[in-house]
Amino acid sequence: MSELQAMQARLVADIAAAADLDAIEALRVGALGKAGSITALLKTLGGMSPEERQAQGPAIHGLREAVTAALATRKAALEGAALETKLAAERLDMTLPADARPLGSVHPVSQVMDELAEIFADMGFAVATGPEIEDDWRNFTALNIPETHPARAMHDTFYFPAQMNDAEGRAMLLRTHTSPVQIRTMMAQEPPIRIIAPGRVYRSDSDATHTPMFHQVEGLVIDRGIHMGHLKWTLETFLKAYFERDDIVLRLRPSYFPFTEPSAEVDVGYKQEKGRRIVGGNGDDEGHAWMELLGSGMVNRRVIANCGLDPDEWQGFAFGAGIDRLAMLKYGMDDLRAFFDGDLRWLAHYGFGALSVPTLSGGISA
Ligand code: 2NL
Repeated sequence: MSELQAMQARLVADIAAAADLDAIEALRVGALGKAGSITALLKTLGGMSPEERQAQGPAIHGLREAVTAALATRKAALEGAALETKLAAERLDMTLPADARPLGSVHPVSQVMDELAEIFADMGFAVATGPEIEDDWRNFTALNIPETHPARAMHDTFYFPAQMNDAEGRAMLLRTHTSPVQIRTMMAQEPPIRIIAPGRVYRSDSDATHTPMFHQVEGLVIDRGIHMGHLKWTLETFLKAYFERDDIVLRLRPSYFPFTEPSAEVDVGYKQEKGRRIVGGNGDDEGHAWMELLGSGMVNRRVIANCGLDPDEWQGFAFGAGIDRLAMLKYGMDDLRAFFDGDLRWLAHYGFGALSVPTLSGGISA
């Protein structure tokens, strides 16, 4: 075998064994590049005699063509293999089940607001709403809450700066309860009035059981001849429907609110089961206790008069409760702060899922 044949055999074997495109390029440069071995041979042709060139020329050119062809063949094979790998990796199997996506669900607060609207609608109540930014007349003064009342202090209520006082010079604030919605309703429409006012309320308070924003529902009935019996029946009927039990027992305890007279704290009997409070039964019975759930009373005559109604003609009752707490009691959550974390795992844990929206009739609480 001539020297050129040996060189060709070695180069063609190296090229056929090249593992990747970089290896091929290195071999090409080594043979055909500026300082390549075949380039060097081609350069020797210039210094040869015509006879020598005639003898050597075809062999050297043949070597170059063989190596060039081998490089092209190997390169095509490697590129083909790379494409196959890429296609295999990118292939989509349309028959595979789709990946689960994180889906939201209804929030317990929204769920309970829907339940409240539905239960009270059956008793003839409409849902009333109003602004979260209120003035201190509708939030406090109209409700017979005196200027000196601690709730009106800066450290309990979020006030806006004095430059933002309204046209009548009233201080603006984030409502501390939904009562101003009822004040607006009494001033805007003739009795009889039967409304609930659910919504966000704000107090400058933050710890394990208090968040600066929370949810409240208040109820108001204004008509002729309304008395405490109507109040008690309404709350009992509501709580039986809400907790889906007939054995709800109420205890009305004398209390004080500036906006009601007389006022009553409403307790329900419950018992502790597996670390959870289960509402139902008489709080005085064995294994039971009382838990405060609502505040209520007959609307104070002064509040009725402040809204432009004659308190000798119109009477009413009102009540208020925390929605977050109502939700915790029904669905078994124990930490208020988790309500505002937006954690889907927390929702799922308590039975709230995108496709399992709890309903009043279907219920996830059973
Ligand atoms: C509580 C107490 C209550 C009211 C709210 C009310 C509203 C008007 C007139 C009279 Cl416009 N009363 N609301 C009455 C009694 C109690 O809430 O403990 N809330 C969480």
